[in-house]
Amino acid sequence: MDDTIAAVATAPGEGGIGIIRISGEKAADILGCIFVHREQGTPPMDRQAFEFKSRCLYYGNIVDAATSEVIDEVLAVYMKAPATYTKEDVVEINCHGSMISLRKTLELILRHGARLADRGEFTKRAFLNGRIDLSQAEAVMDMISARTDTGFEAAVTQMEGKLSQSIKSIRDEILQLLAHVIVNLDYPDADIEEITYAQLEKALAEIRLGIARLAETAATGKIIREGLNTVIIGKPNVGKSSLMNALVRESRAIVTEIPGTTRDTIEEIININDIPIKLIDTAGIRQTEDLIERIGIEKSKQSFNKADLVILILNAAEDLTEEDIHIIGHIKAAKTIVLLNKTDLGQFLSEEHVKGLLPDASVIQTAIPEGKGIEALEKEISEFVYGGRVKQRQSVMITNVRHKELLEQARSSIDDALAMCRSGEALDFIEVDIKRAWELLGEIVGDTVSEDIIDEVFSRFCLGK
Ligand SMILES: Nc1nc2c(ncn2[C@@H]2O[C@H](COP(=O)(O)OP(=O)(O)OP(=O)(O)O)[C@@H](O)[C@H]2O)c(=O)[nH]1
Ligand SMILES: [Mg+2]
Repeated sequence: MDDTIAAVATAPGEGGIGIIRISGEKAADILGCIFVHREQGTPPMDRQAFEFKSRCLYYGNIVDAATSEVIDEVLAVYMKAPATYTKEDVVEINCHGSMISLRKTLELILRHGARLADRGEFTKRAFLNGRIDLSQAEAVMDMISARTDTGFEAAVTQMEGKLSQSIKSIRDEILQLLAHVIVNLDYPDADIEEITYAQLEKALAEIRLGIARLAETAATGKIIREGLNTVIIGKPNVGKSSLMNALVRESRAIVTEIPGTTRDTIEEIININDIPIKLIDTAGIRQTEDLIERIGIEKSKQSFNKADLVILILNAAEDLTEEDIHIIGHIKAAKTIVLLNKTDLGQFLSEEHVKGLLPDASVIQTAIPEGKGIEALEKEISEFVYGGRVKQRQSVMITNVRHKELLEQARSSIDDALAMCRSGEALDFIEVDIKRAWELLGEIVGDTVSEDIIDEVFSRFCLGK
């Protein structure tokens, strides 16, 4: 980490300003070589004479000393280590947002001894220099790429170190237990309190609960990050495309009274109560000789197999048909919301009847063109995502697959330890699993993590971050 790195930190393209960032020992020297302060007059001039004060913004020109070419008129700041983003000396130069100006200025910086930064290298240095842990570094990227307010909030919470704190407190608990076990193992005759299997089991169960609670938030976290795959299914003409349009709030799909109107699946991304939803309208499922429609129906079936949530629409004004029964036979009730639509035309099909067939599904009465039931549906979708838990601001949520997997592995190590504890195995076997859980949790915050994993994490960053 001895070398000084530089990169354009703003998004490529034209803009009001473009920022170049330099980090490392040579940052201030490089600035001294390429920046001419307004008070120094026009080039050529005595460059070394100018002393940059930390955290002061200077107005001047970027000048190529070799040719005396003025590249851009800029604002530059020097921030002295260690209270900086990377904990190293940092320089930021605000150029005009021109690709040419940024390229020329960056070239000049590289010529004066900096190296082009790798993806995420500034944040990686912040991690390696101990300013933030690995989970906080990962949150930086999540925050930048967040698509919804909820996703953004989750990333900020993690960046502030809330996840790190939760992990730390579980790891402390594990460490205490581990110390107790090791003392018993190494000094069995010493005058110390002997640990009983009952005590061990109780402590392990508590640790397991802590890990499980965190791991449980991952299902919601995944949806917040990637969106909820939601597919609308039902036989032809029940109102699927009408629902799509009502939720999207525009005429996205063609709606007619002719059964078989939608031939292909139609996708839209929408936000419902700040949850990103990937909504898919499908071709109505029925027996048909029409080739195009048959292909569409095949696609409908595929998309509902992959869905996180299925919205099944039934016609409330008539009895269930063979087609309805066929569809009901193929869906998983636990992830289904049933709409009894066209209630304005009558209520032939009862909620009880549907509940009898799909006991785990929730049922809502709708008349889509009138907007009846749409709000109830949106509420039901939120509830599905948050699993009955109230959405809490500032609570820790696992949104990262790497974290989720590590938590699951840690939980299973504790499970193994618990099983051995119950069958009275020797303490040194149990100790191995407890220690493993402690290490796995350490990987989340980057405490016990290999270099490969660190490289892998930062390779997903954008340049200049
Ligand atoms: N009265 C009444 N008509 C409805 C209701 N919902 C939809 N419709 C009408 O039913 C017809 C079919 O609606 P669509 O939304 O095209 O139905 P679909 O399920 O997409 O049909 P396919 O694409 O053919 O599978 C249209 O004429 C809608 O206006 C409702 O709640 N009440
Ligand atoms: Mg349709």
